[in-house]
Amino acid sequence: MNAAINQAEPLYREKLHAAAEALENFSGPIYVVTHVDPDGDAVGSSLGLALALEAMGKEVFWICQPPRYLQFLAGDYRNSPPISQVPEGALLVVLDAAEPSRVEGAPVEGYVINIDHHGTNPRFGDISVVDPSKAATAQIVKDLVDALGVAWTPAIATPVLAGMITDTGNFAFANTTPELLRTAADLIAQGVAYAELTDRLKWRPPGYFQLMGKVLSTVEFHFGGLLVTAHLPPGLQGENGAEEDSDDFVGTIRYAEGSLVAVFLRERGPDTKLSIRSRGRVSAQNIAVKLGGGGHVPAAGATLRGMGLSDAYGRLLPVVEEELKRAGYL
Ligand SMILES: [Mn+2]
Repeated sequence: MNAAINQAEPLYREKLHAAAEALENFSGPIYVVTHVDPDGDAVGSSLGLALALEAMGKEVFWICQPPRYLQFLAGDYRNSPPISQVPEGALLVVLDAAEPSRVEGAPVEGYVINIDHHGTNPRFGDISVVDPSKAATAQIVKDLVDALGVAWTPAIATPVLAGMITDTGNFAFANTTPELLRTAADLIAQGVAYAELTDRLKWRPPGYFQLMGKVLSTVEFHFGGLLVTAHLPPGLQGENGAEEDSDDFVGTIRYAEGSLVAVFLRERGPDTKLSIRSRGRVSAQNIAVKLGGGGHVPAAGATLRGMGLSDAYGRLLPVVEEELKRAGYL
């Protein structure tokens, strides 16, 4: 891992204005896409930008299928079906996607603007505005919409704020900077129904809570409690939204006292997906990268191809052990 790319991006303002200028001057269709398994930041940043571009009179296609618990953000705004080819003369804006292979809904081709905050982003595209010092891609979208000169409305501000809320764990994680809070305050001042939004973001269907019981019964502690794991019990992944609903269980087990790493595993087809969280000197990103994935230092993920749960545990444990040793905890 190149340490330099985790530092604040130079030329952020220049790149931001280059992106704003390109969007402003563009008169053809604009396709707005984000990453697979879109989270709050993916949905919020892409939706917020799509609505802002539409307010400018642009022809916009927002290609994103939000998970159930985020569908309320779109309100009446319609998403567009995925495309297998970007039409000639169209522009593709990619948001919150750490790499081109993570993009869902359209191939990364033609004229591409890449807006993201993952340090591991290879800066693909014709214009890339990537700033790992930002807590959320939505924070960059806030700056971009300001640069575009679009008048803020509650409709545009709400999804952008939602992206910032979800990527900071309700303004709780270490990425919650004074700058981010000021940006959030600016958005709330645009008339966002804030308490309603934070409440709504926490809603889950009744089945979620039953599923949580089953997942919590799989909790295990390793390395004297430094690692806590849990998984979606096999056979449940096909069940009525279970996989989608299990998205934030890692956010529950990560609070096991004494743990420095939390990993939630779930099978998907022949693969196993891992959500990884860390604290202290331990890097979830290091663990994810060794397993072929990526993400941020405290929150990352990986997919172990062709591995069921038991193989995935077997692959994961030595990698976590190695990271705990590197960080001086073992
Ligand atoms: Mn994000």
